[in-house]
Amino acid sequence: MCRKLPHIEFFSVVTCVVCVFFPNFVPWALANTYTVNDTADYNFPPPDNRICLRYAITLANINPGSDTIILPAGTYVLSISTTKENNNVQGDLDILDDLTISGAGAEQTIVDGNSLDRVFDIYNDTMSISGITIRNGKAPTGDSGGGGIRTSNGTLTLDKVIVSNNSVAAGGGVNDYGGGVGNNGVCTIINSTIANNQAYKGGGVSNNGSSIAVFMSTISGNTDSVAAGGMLSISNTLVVNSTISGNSSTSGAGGIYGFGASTIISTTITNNSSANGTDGYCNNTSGTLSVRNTIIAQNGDTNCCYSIGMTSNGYNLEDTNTCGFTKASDLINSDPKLASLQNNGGPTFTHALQNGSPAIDAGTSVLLFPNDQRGKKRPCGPGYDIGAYEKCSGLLLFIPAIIGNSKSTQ
Ligand SMILES: [Ca+2]
Ligand SMILES: [Ca+2]
Ligand SMILES: [Ca+2]
Ligand SMILES: [Ca+2]
Repeated sequence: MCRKLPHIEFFSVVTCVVCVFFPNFVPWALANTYTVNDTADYNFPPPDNRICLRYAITLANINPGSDTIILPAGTYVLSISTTKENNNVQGDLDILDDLTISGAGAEQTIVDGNSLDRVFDIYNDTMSISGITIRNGKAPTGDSGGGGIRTSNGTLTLDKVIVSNNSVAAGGGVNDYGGGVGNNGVCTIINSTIANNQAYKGGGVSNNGSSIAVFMSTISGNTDSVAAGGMLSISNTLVVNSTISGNSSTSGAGGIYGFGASTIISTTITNNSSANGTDGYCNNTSGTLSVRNTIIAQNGDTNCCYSIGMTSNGYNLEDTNTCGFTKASDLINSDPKLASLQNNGGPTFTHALQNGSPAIDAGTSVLLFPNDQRGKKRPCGPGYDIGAYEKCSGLLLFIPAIIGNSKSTQ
Protein backbone atom coordinates (compact mmCIF):
# COMPACT_ATOMS: atom_id res chain seq x y z
CA MET A 1 0.00 0.00 0.00
CA CYS A 2 1.11 3.48 -0.72
CA ARG A 3 1.84 5.33 2.50
CA LYS A 4 0.54 8.78 3.11
CA LEU A 5 3.31 11.32 3.32
CA PRO A 6 4.49 11.78 6.95
CA HIS A 7 3.58 15.47 7.02
CA ILE A 8 0.09 14.63 5.76
CA GLU A 9 -0.34 12.22 8.67
CA PHE A 10 0.95 14.85 11.09
CA PHE A 11 -1.41 17.52 9.87
CA SER A 12 -4.29 15.05 9.80
CA VAL A 13 -3.69 14.35 13.49
CA VAL A 14 -3.50 18.06 14.26
CA THR A 15 -6.69 18.69 12.32
CA CYS A 16 -8.51 15.92 14.23
CA VAL A 17 -7.35 17.30 17.60
CA VAL A 18 -8.54 20.79 16.65
CA CYS A 19 -11.87 19.41 15.50
CA VAL A 20 -12.39 17.57 18.80
CA PHE A 21 -11.85 20.69 20.88
CA PHE A 22 -13.38 23.18 18.43
CA PRO A 23 -16.27 21.32 16.80
CA ASN A 24 -17.32 24.36 14.74
CA PHE A 25 -13.82 24.83 13.40
CA VAL A 26 -13.47 24.53 9.65
CA PRO A 27 -10.09 22.95 8.81
CA TRP A 28 -7.78 25.45 7.17
CA ALA A 29 -6.36 24.85 3.78
CA LEU A 30 -2.90 23.36 4.19
CA ALA A 31 -1.16 23.53 0.87
CA ASN A 32 0.67 20.30 0.22
CA THR A 33 3.24 19.40 -2.40
CA TYR A 34 3.20 15.85 -3.74
CA THR A 35 6.17 14.61 -5.72
CA VAL A 36 5.30 11.74 -8.02
CA ASN A 37 7.82 8.89 -8.07
CA ASP A 38 6.06 6.18 -10.06
CA THR A 39 5.09 6.39 -13.75
CA ALA A 40 2.49 3.61 -13.45
CA ASP A 41 -1.25 4.29 -13.18
CA TYR A 42 -2.97 2.96 -10.05
CA ASN A 43 -6.47 3.76 -8.80
CA PHE A 44 -5.51 2.49 -5.36
CA PRO A 45 -2.54 3.48 -3.24
CA PRO A 46 0.52 2.21 -5.13
CA PRO A 47 2.80 -0.36 -3.49
CA ASP A 48 6.09 0.25 -1.70
CA ASN A 49 5.36 3.77 -0.51
CA ARG A 50 5.24 5.08 -4.05
CA ILE A 51 3.13 7.92 -5.41
CA CYS A 52 1.70 7.75 -8.92
CA LEU A 53 0.11 10.72 -10.69
CA ARG A 54 -3.49 9.54 -10.23
CA TYR A 55 -2.95 8.92 -6.51
CA ALA A 56 -1.24 12.29 -6.07
CA ILE A 57 -4.30 13.93 -7.68
CA THR A 58 -6.62 11.96 -5.36
CA LEU A 59 -4.64 13.16 -2.33
CA ALA A 60 -4.74 16.74 -3.64
CA ASN A 61 -8.49 16.45 -4.32
CA ILE A 62 -9.10 15.30 -0.74
CA ASN A 63 -6.86 17.89 0.92
CA PRO A 64 -8.83 21.16 1.12
CA GLY A 65 -7.35 24.07 -0.81
CA SER A 66 -4.73 24.52 -3.47
CA ASP A 67 -1.94 21.96 -3.73
CA THR A 68 1.03 21.30 -5.98
CA ILE A 69 2.11 18.13 -7.75
CA ILE A 70 5.70 17.85 -8.94
CA LEU A 71 5.88 15.56 -11.97
CA PRO A 72 9.48 14.59 -12.73
CA ALA A 73 10.79 13.58 -16.15
CA GLY A 74 9.17 10.40 -17.45
CA THR A 75 6.25 9.09 -19.49
CA TYR A 76 3.08 8.61 -17.49
CA VAL A 77 0.69 6.38 -19.44
CA LEU A 78 -2.91 6.17 -18.25
CA SER A 79 -3.99 2.54 -18.17
CA ILE A 80 -7.34 2.26 -16.39
CA SER A 81 -9.92 2.11 -19.10
CA THR A 82 -13.31 3.67 -18.87
CA THR A 83 -15.01 6.89 -19.89
CA LYS A 84 -17.41 9.40 -18.34
CA GLU A 85 -16.08 8.72 -14.84
CA ASN A 86 -15.55 11.83 -12.73
CA ASN A 87 -14.01 10.83 -9.40
CA ASN A 88 -10.44 10.15 -10.53
CA VAL A 89 -10.84 6.39 -10.18
CA GLN A 90 -10.81 5.40 -13.84
CA GLY A 91 -10.17 6.85 -17.26
CA ASP A 92 -9.35 10.55 -17.26
CA LEU A 93 -7.63 12.27 -14.36
CA ASP A 94 -10.34 14.25 -12.56
CA ILE A 95 -9.22 17.47 -10.89
CA LEU A 96 -11.70 18.30 -8.12
CA ASP A 97 -9.83 21.06 -6.27
CA ASP A 98 -7.42 23.89 -7.03
CA LEU A 99 -4.14 22.41 -8.24
CA THR A 100 -0.78 23.16 -9.83
CA ILE A 101 1.01 20.45 -11.78
CA SER A 102 4.64 21.25 -12.55
CA GLY A 103 6.62 19.06 -14.94
CA ALA A 104 10.31 18.97 -15.78
CA GLY A 105 9.70 20.44 -19.26
CA ALA A 106 7.42 19.41 -22.09
CA GLU A 107 10.16 17.35 -23.74
CA GLN A 108 10.87 15.42 -20.54
CA THR A 109 7.54 14.98 -18.75
CA ILE A 110 4.82 13.32 -20.81
CA VAL A 111 1.31 12.34 -19.73
CA ASP A 112 -0.12 9.93 -22.30
CA GLY A 113 -3.85 9.20 -22.39
CA ASN A 114 -3.25 5.94 -24.24
CA SER A 115 -6.39 6.65 -26.31
CA LEU A 116 -8.53 5.36 -23.40
CA ASP A 117 -10.16 8.64 -22.40
CA ARG A 118 -9.27 12.34 -22.28
CA VAL A 119 -6.24 13.11 -20.08
CA PHE A 120 -7.29 15.89 -17.66
CA ASP A 121 -10.86 16.69 -16.59
CA ILE A 122 -11.01 19.90 -14.55
CA TYR A 123 -14.09 21.02 -12.62
CA ASN A 124 -14.82 24.35 -10.88
CA ASP A 125 -11.22 24.83 -9.92
CA THR A 126 -8.13 26.90 -10.57
CA MET A 127 -5.66 24.73 -12.38
CA SER A 128 -2.15 25.56 -13.57
CA ILE A 129 -0.14 23.15 -15.68
CA SER A 130 3.44 23.81 -16.73
CA GLY A 131 6.29 21.97 -18.35
CA ILE A 132 4.53 18.81 -19.57
CA THR A 133 3.26 17.20 -22.76
CA ILE A 134 -0.36 16.01 -22.80
CA ARG A 135 -0.86 13.55 -25.63
CA ASN A 136 -2.97 10.70 -26.98
CA GLY A 137 -6.08 11.59 -25.03
CA LYS A 138 -9.37 10.55 -26.60
CA ALA A 139 -12.64 11.88 -25.25
CA PRO A 140 -15.76 9.81 -25.94
CA THR A 141 -18.32 11.31 -28.24
CA GLY A 142 -21.14 13.16 -26.47
CA ASP A 143 -19.10 13.94 -23.32
CA SER A 144 -18.54 17.67 -23.91
CA GLY A 145 -15.27 17.13 -25.67
CA GLY A 146 -11.77 18.09 -24.60
CA GLY A 147 -9.62 15.25 -25.94
CA GLY A 148 -6.55 16.42 -24.03
CA ILE A 149 -8.10 18.67 -21.41
CA ARG A 150 -11.67 19.58 -20.52
CA THR A 151 -12.54 22.39 -18.13
CA SER A 152 -15.97 22.97 -16.58
CA ASN A 153 -16.35 26.54 -15.30
CA GLY A 154 -12.84 26.52 -13.87
CA THR A 155 -9.76 28.61 -14.57
CA LEU A 156 -7.00 26.90 -16.51
CA THR A 157 -3.50 28.17 -17.26
CA LEU A 158 -1.13 26.27 -19.53
CA ASP A 159 2.50 27.44 -19.55
CA LYS A 160 5.17 25.75 -21.67
CA VAL A 161 2.82 22.84 -22.31
CA ILE A 162 2.50 20.73 -25.47
CA VAL A 163 -1.00 19.39 -26.17
CA SER A 164 -0.64 17.01 -29.10
CA ASN A 165 -2.35 14.12 -30.86
CA ASN A 166 -5.49 14.22 -28.76
CA SER A 167 -8.96 13.73 -30.18
CA VAL A 168 -12.65 13.56 -29.57
CA ALA A 169 -13.99 10.23 -30.76
CA ALA A 170 -15.60 10.29 -34.17
CA GLY A 171 -19.33 10.67 -33.92
CA GLY A 172 -20.09 14.20 -34.97
CA GLY A 173 -22.30 15.09 -32.03
CA VAL A 174 -23.16 18.61 -30.94
CA ASN A 175 -20.98 18.23 -27.84
CA ASP A 176 -17.87 16.94 -29.56
CA TYR A 177 -15.76 20.05 -29.01
CA GLY A 178 -12.07 20.70 -28.57
CA GLY A 179 -9.66 17.99 -29.72
CA GLY A 180 -6.79 19.45 -27.71
CA VAL A 181 -8.42 21.78 -25.19
CA GLY A 182 -12.15 22.04 -24.52
CA ASN A 183 -12.62 25.14 -22.36
CA ASN A 184 -15.86 25.88 -20.55
CA GLY A 185 -14.41 28.42 -18.15
CA VAL A 186 -11.47 30.84 -18.31
CA CYS A 187 -8.43 29.59 -20.17
CA THR A 188 -4.98 31.13 -20.67
CA ILE A 189 -2.41 29.49 -22.90
CA ILE A 190 1.20 30.77 -22.71
CA ASN A 191 4.39 29.60 -24.45
CA SER A 192 2.58 26.42 -25.44
CA THR A 193 1.95 24.27 -28.49
CA ILE A 194 -1.45 22.86 -29.44
CA ALA A 195 -0.68 20.50 -32.35
CA ASN A 196 -2.18 17.66 -34.35
CA ASN A 197 -5.38 17.31 -32.36
CA GLN A 198 -8.77 16.42 -33.87
CA ALA A 199 -12.43 17.03 -33.10
CA TYR A 200 -15.80 17.46 -34.75
CA LYS A 201 -15.79 21.14 -33.67
CA GLY A 202 -12.59 22.99 -32.79
CA GLY A 203 -9.70 20.69 -33.68
CA GLY A 204 -7.03 22.37 -31.54
CA VAL A 205 -9.00 24.46 -29.08
CA SER A 206 -12.68 25.00 -28.43
CA ASN A 207 -13.68 27.85 -26.16
CA ASN A 208 -17.27 27.49 -24.98
CA GLY A 209 -16.54 29.31 -21.72
CA SER A 210 -16.29 32.96 -20.76
CA SER A 211 -12.89 33.75 -22.29
CA ILE A 212 -9.69 32.46 -23.80
CA ALA A 213 -6.30 34.14 -24.13
CA VAL A 214 -3.39 32.78 -26.14
CA PHE A 215 0.06 34.32 -25.71
CA MET A 216 3.32 33.35 -27.43
CA SER A 217 1.89 30.00 -28.49
CA THR A 218 1.51 27.94 -31.65
CA ILE A 219 -1.69 26.20 -32.76
CA SER A 220 -0.76 23.98 -35.71
CA GLY A 221 -1.76 20.90 -37.63
CA ASN A 222 -5.13 20.44 -35.94
CA THR A 223 -8.21 19.26 -37.83
CA ASP A 224 -11.96 19.39 -37.44
CA SER A 225 -15.14 18.83 -39.43
CA VAL A 226 -17.57 21.73 -39.20
CA ALA A 227 -16.29 24.65 -37.05
CA ALA A 228 -12.56 25.43 -37.00
CA GLY A 229 -9.41 23.43 -37.45
CA GLY A 230 -7.29 25.61 -35.16
CA MET A 231 -9.61 27.31 -32.68
CA LEU A 232 -13.34 27.75 -32.25
CA SER A 233 -14.34 30.47 -29.80
CA ILE A 234 -17.81 31.62 -28.79
CA SER A 235 -16.77 34.38 -26.37
CA ASN A 236 -14.00 36.88 -25.62
CA THR A 237 -10.80 35.88 -27.37
CA LEU A 238 -7.33 37.40 -27.18
CA VAL A 239 -4.46 36.11 -29.30
CA VAL A 240 -1.07 37.83 -28.99
CA ASN A 241 2.37 37.00 -30.39
CA SER A 242 1.18 33.61 -31.60
CA THR A 243 1.15 31.43 -34.70
CA ILE A 244 -1.93 29.74 -36.17
CA SER A 245 -0.57 27.48 -38.93
CA GLY A 246 -1.41 24.42 -40.95
CA ASN A 247 -4.80 23.70 -39.39
CA SER A 248 -7.63 22.39 -41.52
CA SER A 249 -11.38 21.94 -41.48
CA THR A 250 -13.84 20.22 -43.76
CA SER A 251 -16.54 22.90 -43.80
CA GLY A 252 -15.56 25.35 -41.04
CA ALA A 253 -12.72 27.86 -40.91
CA GLY A 254 -9.27 26.38 -41.30
CA GLY A 255 -7.63 28.66 -38.72
CA ILE A 256 -9.98 30.42 -36.30
CA TYR A 257 -13.76 30.81 -36.13
CA GLY A 258 -15.02 33.47 -33.72
CA PHE A 259 -18.52 34.08 -32.36
CA GLY A 260 -17.53 36.62 -29.72
CA ALA A 261 -15.36 39.70 -29.38
CA SER A 262 -11.89 38.78 -30.63
CA THR A 263 -8.66 40.72 -30.50
CA ILE A 264 -5.61 39.52 -32.40
CA ILE A 265 -2.25 41.27 -32.06
CA SER A 266 1.18 40.53 -33.53
CA THR A 267 0.15 37.10 -34.73
CA THR A 268 0.80 35.07 -37.88
CA ILE A 269 -2.12 33.14 -39.38
CA THR A 270 -0.98 31.12 -42.38
CA ASN A 271 -1.18 27.85 -44.26
CA ASN A 272 -4.59 26.96 -42.84
CA SER A 273 -7.17 25.41 -45.12
CA SER A 274 -10.78 24.36 -45.40
CA ALA A 275 -12.26 22.13 -48.05
CA ASN A 276 -15.65 23.88 -48.10
CA GLY A 277 -15.21 26.91 -45.85
CA THR A 278 -12.94 29.87 -45.19
CA ASP A 279 -9.30 28.92 -45.00
CA GLY A 280 -7.89 31.45 -42.51
CA TYR A 281 -10.05 33.49 -40.13
CA CYS A 282 -13.83 33.82 -40.01
CA ASN A 283 -16.23 35.73 -37.77
CA ASN A 284 -19.74 34.54 -37.28
CA THR A 285 -22.13 37.42 -38.03
CA SER A 286 -22.40 37.91 -34.24
CA GLY A 287 -18.62 38.10 -33.82
CA THR A 288 -16.18 40.99 -34.03
CA LEU A 289 -12.45 41.11 -34.60
CA SER A 290 -9.98 43.86 -33.81
CA VAL A 291 -6.65 43.07 -35.42
CA ARG A 292 -3.29 44.82 -35.27
CA ASN A 293 0.24 44.08 -36.44
CA THR A 294 -0.85 40.70 -37.76
CA ILE A 295 -0.16 38.61 -40.86
CA ILE A 296 -3.09 36.70 -42.39
CA ALA A 297 -1.68 35.21 -45.58
CA GLN A 298 -1.41 32.13 -47.73
CA ASN A 299 -4.43 30.37 -46.27
CA GLY A 300 -5.80 28.39 -49.18
CA ASP A 301 -7.63 30.77 -51.49
CA THR A 302 -9.55 32.75 -48.83
CA ASN A 303 -7.81 34.40 -45.88
CA CYS A 304 -10.99 35.85 -44.34
CA CYS A 305 -14.64 34.97 -44.95
CA TYR A 306 -15.70 38.63 -45.17
CA SER A 307 -14.79 41.95 -43.62
CA ILE A 308 -18.06 42.37 -41.67
CA GLY A 309 -17.21 42.94 -38.01
CA MET A 310 -13.51 43.21 -38.77
CA THR A 311 -11.73 46.30 -37.49
CA SER A 312 -8.20 46.88 -38.60
CA ASN A 313 -6.17 48.81 -36.07
CA GLY A 314 -3.36 49.10 -38.56
CA TYR A 315 -0.07 47.45 -39.44
CA ASN A 316 -1.61 44.23 -40.78
CA LEU A 317 -0.53 42.29 -43.83
CA GLU A 318 -2.51 40.11 -46.22
CA ASP A 319 -1.36 38.52 -49.47
CA THR A 320 -4.81 39.04 -51.03
CA ASN A 321 -7.55 41.48 -49.99
CA THR A 322 -10.34 39.73 -48.09
CA CYS A 323 -9.89 40.83 -44.44
CA GLY A 324 -10.84 44.52 -44.62
CA PHE A 325 -7.35 45.82 -43.99
CA THR A 326 -8.03 49.42 -45.05
CA LYS A 327 -5.78 51.46 -42.78
CA ALA A 328 -2.96 53.36 -44.46
CA SER A 329 -0.42 51.28 -42.54
CA ASP A 330 -1.96 47.98 -43.69
CA LEU A 331 -0.34 46.03 -46.50
CA ILE A 332 -2.58 44.08 -48.89
CA ASN A 333 -1.69 41.92 -51.87
CA SER A 334 1.75 41.48 -50.28
CA ASP A 335 3.60 38.18 -50.01
CA PRO A 336 5.04 38.05 -46.46
CA LYS A 337 7.78 35.63 -47.56
CA LEU A 338 7.36 33.31 -44.60
CA ALA A 339 9.76 30.44 -44.03
CA SER A 340 8.25 27.12 -43.02
CA LEU A 341 7.10 26.42 -39.48
CA GLN A 342 10.13 25.33 -37.49
CA ASN A 343 12.24 25.83 -34.40
CA ASN A 344 13.62 29.35 -34.55
CA GLY A 345 14.42 29.53 -30.84
CA GLY A 346 12.04 29.92 -27.91
CA PRO A 347 9.66 27.25 -26.62
CA THR A 348 7.43 27.12 -29.72
CA PHE A 349 7.80 26.80 -33.50
CA THR A 350 7.42 29.94 -35.60
CA HIS A 351 7.46 31.14 -39.21
CA ALA A 352 10.59 33.25 -39.74
CA LEU A 353 10.47 36.22 -42.12
CA GLN A 354 12.76 35.68 -45.07
CA ASN A 355 14.94 38.38 -46.59
CA GLY A 356 12.89 40.92 -48.50
CA SER A 357 9.68 40.28 -46.58
CA PRO A 358 7.50 43.42 -46.62
CA ALA A 359 6.59 42.64 -42.99
CA ILE A 360 10.10 43.57 -41.86
CA ASP A 361 10.16 46.94 -40.08
CA ALA A 362 6.61 47.69 -41.31
CA GLY A 363 4.88 47.01 -37.99
CA THR A 364 4.33 48.85 -34.74
CA SER A 365 5.06 48.53 -31.06
CA VAL A 366 2.29 47.07 -28.94
CA LEU A 367 1.95 48.22 -25.37
CA LEU A 368 2.69 45.54 -22.74
CA PHE A 369 4.15 43.15 -25.31
CA PRO A 370 7.77 44.19 -26.01
CA ASN A 371 8.92 40.78 -27.28
CA ASP A 372 8.12 38.53 -30.22
CA GLN A 373 6.68 35.01 -29.88
CA ARG A 374 10.09 33.56 -29.12
CA GLY A 375 10.74 36.06 -26.36
CA LYS A 376 13.17 38.10 -28.48
CA LYS A 377 13.15 41.79 -27.73
CA ARG A 378 11.50 44.01 -30.35
CA PRO A 379 12.37 45.90 -32.43
CA CYS A 380 15.29 44.42 -34.29
CA GLY A 381 16.60 46.81 -36.92
CA PRO A 382 14.96 50.18 -37.54
CA GLY A 383 11.37 49.11 -36.87
CA TYR A 384 8.96 46.54 -35.50
CA ASP A 385 8.00 43.66 -37.77
CA ILE A 386 4.44 42.60 -38.55
CA GLY A 387 3.41 39.21 -37.18
CA ALA A 388 4.64 36.93 -34.41
CA TYR A 389 8.29 36.86 -35.47
CA GLU A 390 10.84 39.69 -35.33
CA LYS A 391 13.64 39.18 -37.83
CA CYS A 392 17.12 40.13 -36.74
CA SER A 393 19.95 40.49 -39.21
CA GLY A 394 22.36 37.57 -39.20
CA LEU A 395 25.16 40.11 -38.99
CA LEU A 396 23.96 41.27 -35.60
CA LEU A 397 24.02 37.71 -34.33
CA PHE A 398 27.42 36.89 -35.80
CA ILE A 399 29.35 39.90 -34.51
CA PRO A 400 29.24 38.86 -30.82
CA ALA A 401 30.12 35.28 -31.84
CA ILE A 402 33.14 36.50 -33.85
CA ILE A 403 34.27 38.69 -30.96
CA GLY A 404 33.77 35.82 -28.54
CA ASN A 405 35.78 33.45 -30.71
CA SER A 406 38.61 35.92 -31.18
CA LYS A 407 38.81 36.47 -27.45
CA SER A 408 38.84 32.77 -26.73
CA THR A 409 41.78 32.21 -29.07
CA GLN A 410 43.90 34.97 -27.57
CA1 LIG B 1 -6.47 20.28 -2.61
CA1 LIG C 1 -14.00 12.61 -16.08
CA1 LIG D 1 -11.97 9.74 -14.55
CA1 LIG E 1 12.36 44.83 -37.34
